[in-house]
Amino acid sequence: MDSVTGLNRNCGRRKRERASRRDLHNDDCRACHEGRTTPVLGFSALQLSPDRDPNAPHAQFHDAPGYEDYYYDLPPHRPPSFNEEDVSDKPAWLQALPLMNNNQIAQVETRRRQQLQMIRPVDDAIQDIFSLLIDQGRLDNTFVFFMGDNGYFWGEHRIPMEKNRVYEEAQRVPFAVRFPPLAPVEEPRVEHRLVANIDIAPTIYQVAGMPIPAHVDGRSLIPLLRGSSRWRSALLFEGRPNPAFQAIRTDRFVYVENTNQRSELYTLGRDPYQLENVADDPGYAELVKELSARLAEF
Ligand SMILES: [Ca+2]
Repeated sequence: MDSVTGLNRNCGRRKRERASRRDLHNDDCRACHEGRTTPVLGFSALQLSPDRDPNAPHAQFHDAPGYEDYYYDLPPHRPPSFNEEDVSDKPAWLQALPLMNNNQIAQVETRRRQQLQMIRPVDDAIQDIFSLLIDQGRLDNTFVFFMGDNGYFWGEHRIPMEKNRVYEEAQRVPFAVRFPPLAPVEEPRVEHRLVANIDIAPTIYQVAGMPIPAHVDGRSLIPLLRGSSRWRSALLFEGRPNPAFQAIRTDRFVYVENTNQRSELYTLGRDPYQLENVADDPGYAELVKELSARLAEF
């Protein structure tokens, strides 16, 4: 194994070149990496282009080489929604999930520890990328997006290990941007308004000084960075597990329409863990009607 690239020297030269120069996410290249995709991607970003995002902590899950001893004292993950006991408020698909048993819970804890381990080389890769940008004098003129591609369940609502569901654990991801010309790094701030990955492309168009094509979804984040008070008031969530769902997410509510199963409404201020679906509560009938109409407009 090459200590710098993490590539297996037993791979043929052409295969190694492919692995270092082309799509590092395909199986052919993975075979070269022996589970070390993240260091390779970090190297790739340094040498070739700063646009590659590390694969970890995505599947395949494993103890991270060099970090095997990390997080063995991690406290168990037990939010109020963990292994949700009363699911009588939930749609039929979730009511059909049994409570997780001890064996499943242990598997969830193992995967959680592995995912946290796997993110450590990502930290290292980011540090290397930033160091290179500093050396080249380009850091303060570089737009940095940092995000995950999806959230993930660790046993919340009885969902052992999955992503494609409507609840907050799957929908929310870490998301940070860094662009000193518009947002001084000495004064970092948390933006609570609703943004999504669809906003990245329009942002890049605007930063590059290009018109945003009409067919591109999302909004440029530049107005938010400049402190504008005008912004969207809702986002659309869609998923195609069984059942498929469409949902509208505002800053206070999530309203979900599940194909052929009951709808859901969660009041995030009072019920942030989404334990009590109030879609059938007569007190929320007007709100359900309003959110359903707005959902239909997306
Ligand atoms: Ca419940």
